[in-house]
Amino acid sequence: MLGTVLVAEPGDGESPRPARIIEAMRHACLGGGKRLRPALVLAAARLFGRDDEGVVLAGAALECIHCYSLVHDDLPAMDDDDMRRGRPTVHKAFDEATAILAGDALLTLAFDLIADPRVHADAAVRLAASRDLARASGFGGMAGGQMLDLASEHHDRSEAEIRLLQAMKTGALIRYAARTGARLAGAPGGDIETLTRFGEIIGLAFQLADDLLDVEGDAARLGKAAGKDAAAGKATLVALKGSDWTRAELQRLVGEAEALLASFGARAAPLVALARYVAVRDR
Ligand code: GRG
Repeated sequence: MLGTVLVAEPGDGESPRPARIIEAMRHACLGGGKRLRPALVLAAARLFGRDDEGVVLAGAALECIHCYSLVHDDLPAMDDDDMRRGRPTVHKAFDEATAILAGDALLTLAFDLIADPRVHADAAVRLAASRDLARASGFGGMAGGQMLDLASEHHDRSEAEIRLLQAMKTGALIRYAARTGARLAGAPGGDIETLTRFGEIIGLAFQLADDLLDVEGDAARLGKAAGKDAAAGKATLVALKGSDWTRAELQRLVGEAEALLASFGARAAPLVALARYVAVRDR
């Protein structure tokens, strides 16, 4: 889906799209990545009986936000990484200015995609999904969490402070994925809240797994450098509480996520599988 929207033909009201920015956006989005967030959107929507190109578009919108964040996070002013998904980062493959612009364009493309009428026939539902996406991505979500993360380097942070910054930096998009899949499929309000909580738990678990991988993972398998958190003095729960505690907490979170979906029975199996995958992933 992302491949088909990243094309040269201008949309209504647009001027021609420069080839270089398209190439950089394609480099950022295609040819790698686990696609966890779109998979969660789809699995949550399927739980409530919806499975069509509209929810794929919503997943693509979320993946655009995620990929933009990786491009900007890799820049020298942030994490300064040369490799991502086993390939040179966008600013290495192109240049810094192009990477900034490609990230900006992916961020705005996300709102083009989520506004597509195929996402939901009811404009009010699309509006709610758009506003949620802005909030998950913005200063009270991912961008704000990244700010807290940078401000926490080489500073002591409590467990509660680390959980908050991680819920914002990483968790907000994962929460959005589960919540939006349910919303777009017309789930009852109580079920949307259950899926939202499921997403919050999976988001925290995802970050704990990421922190463990940074300590214990293999750079070749990860497709990016490992061991960077300790070197940068990052505030992580692995640094505060240790690897054994983190592994146990990860298992506890996955158990909590599974229990939340117990009333859905076998229909929730794909979501449960995603929750378990988050804990055992090696990249
Ligand atoms: C620049 C606004 C802005 C935010 C950056 C995403 C992010 C916030 C920072 C990335 C640093 C990082 C490695 C965070 C850990 C969680 C995370 C987002 C990991 C990468 O996500 P994956 O593993 O990546 O889903 P793939 O490549 O599989 O899509």
